[in-house]
Amino acid sequence: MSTSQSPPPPPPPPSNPPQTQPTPEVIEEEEEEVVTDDNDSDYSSIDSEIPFTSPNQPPSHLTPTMIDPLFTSPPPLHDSLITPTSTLQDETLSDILPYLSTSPLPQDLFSYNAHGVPSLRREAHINFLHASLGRLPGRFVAADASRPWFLYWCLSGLAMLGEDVTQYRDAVKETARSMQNASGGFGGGGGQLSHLATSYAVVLALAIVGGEEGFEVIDRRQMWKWLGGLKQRDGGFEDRGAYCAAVIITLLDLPLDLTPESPAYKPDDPSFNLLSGVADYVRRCQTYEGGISSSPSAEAHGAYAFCALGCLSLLGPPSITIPQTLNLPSLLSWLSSRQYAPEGGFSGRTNKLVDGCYSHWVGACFPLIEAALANSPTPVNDSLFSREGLIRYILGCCQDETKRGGLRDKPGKMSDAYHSCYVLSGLSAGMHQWVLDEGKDGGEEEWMVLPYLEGEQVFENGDRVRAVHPVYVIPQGAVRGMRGYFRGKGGFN
Ligand code: FPP
Ligand code: K
Ligand code: ZN
Repeated sequence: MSTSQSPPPPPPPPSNPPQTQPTPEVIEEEEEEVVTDDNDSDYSSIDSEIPFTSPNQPPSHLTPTMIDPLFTSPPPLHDSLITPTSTLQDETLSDILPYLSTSPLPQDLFSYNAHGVPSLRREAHINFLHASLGRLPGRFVAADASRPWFLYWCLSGLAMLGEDVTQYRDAVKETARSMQNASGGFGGGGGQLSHLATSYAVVLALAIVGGEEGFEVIDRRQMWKWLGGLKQRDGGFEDRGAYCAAVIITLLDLPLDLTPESPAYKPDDPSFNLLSGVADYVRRCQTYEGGISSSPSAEAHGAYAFCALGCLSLLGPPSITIPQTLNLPSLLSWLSSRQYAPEGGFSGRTNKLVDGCYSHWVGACFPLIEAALANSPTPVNDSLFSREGLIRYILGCCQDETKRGGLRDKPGKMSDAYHSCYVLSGLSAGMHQWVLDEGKDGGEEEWMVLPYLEGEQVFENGDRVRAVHPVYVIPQGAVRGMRGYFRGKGGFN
């Protein structure tokens, strides 16, 4: 959420291959001839019931199964109105469909299972992310404002892939030190102004690598003062991120009170604090479509749905804060409409294309929605989204298909750290199920994760990724470590 019309948050980093990576092979893209004046001729060559036939033979003990035509056939209904948007959607679907219905990925890099789903190239993705970080001793060069994000994306991705990232402790600590401003918060690099999003990313990076020396770098008192200075009287933050602020406040266990220097300080209402009015602000960001926008009256977008739900989940028990603040049926309807068939992946907004990163921004909303529905009279028994569809899209379409490794938006796009992080987080959301114990009777709340076991599992057990905390999007142990360290450090005079 945002109170300003600032440009959208960090763009995915330039997808230049990291220097230490082998030069990616050039993939020859076949130019699709797109027919725009006929509803379905674009798809005429695609059989609606394609049996799974792989050039990569599945292991002999597995019998190839038929893929549900839901995931291999164009939608049965096609709007006859042709627009640039519908043409782009049709072209994109033509590009994606082979990845879902045949087995076009190179046999030396991928193996397909009996469900027609390729394996996770775990080692290749691990290598891509390590190489992206550069295995630098000392500190990561603060080249541009997205550097803290880059650290967070790579470290979080590595953690989900099961890598030990403690080797980066010193480098992250020194990087954080160089980015901190004396007036509080972290900028994108030495000499850059503090920013909520970069502060959020630095704090998360420190939490992921862990270690008290790194935690000690954070000047909690100045962070608290700086946040107070950003807080607005309407409840929002002068920046795009009540969610980022709530993450920082809860991880560092900051006091919530405002000092008279804060623009939001209300002498006649001393109870108005750092998080007051945030829920009302979020409420005003829900649009007529049911989704959430960056600011009141902007367009609903998946990234802000996640930020809104995450933020509300930190303000109090999600079973209370979310239904109290948002129209849940219309939000759920909007979120569900983000998942496309046959693609299986999610789009970020109405009439836009699927993109791997929304596997997280939209996919990771569902555990929070489930937690919000915990007290509803009609319990949620089934998955609120198609996990099979999402997993098919991610494993089939979002893995780089060269030696480069890493994860991507869709076929034809280069992998990058941003997509690697959020595609893996979405994969984790698809493979797991979360239950929140809201810790009634004074207990601590606790998120519990289980492998999702309903229905048929279309991926191999060895391809399961590690779960990340559904609100903080870092390993649960990292959340415990940082919260435990700062808990009870107390307020300031
Ligand atoms: C549209 O991009 C993207 C946005 C409007 C917002 C993106 C925001 C985030 C990724 C993150 C915010 C979260 C935090 C924690 C700061 P586009 O037009 O390129 O993509 P689209 O066509 O898929 O909408
Ligand atoms: K996009
Ligand atoms: Zn994306």
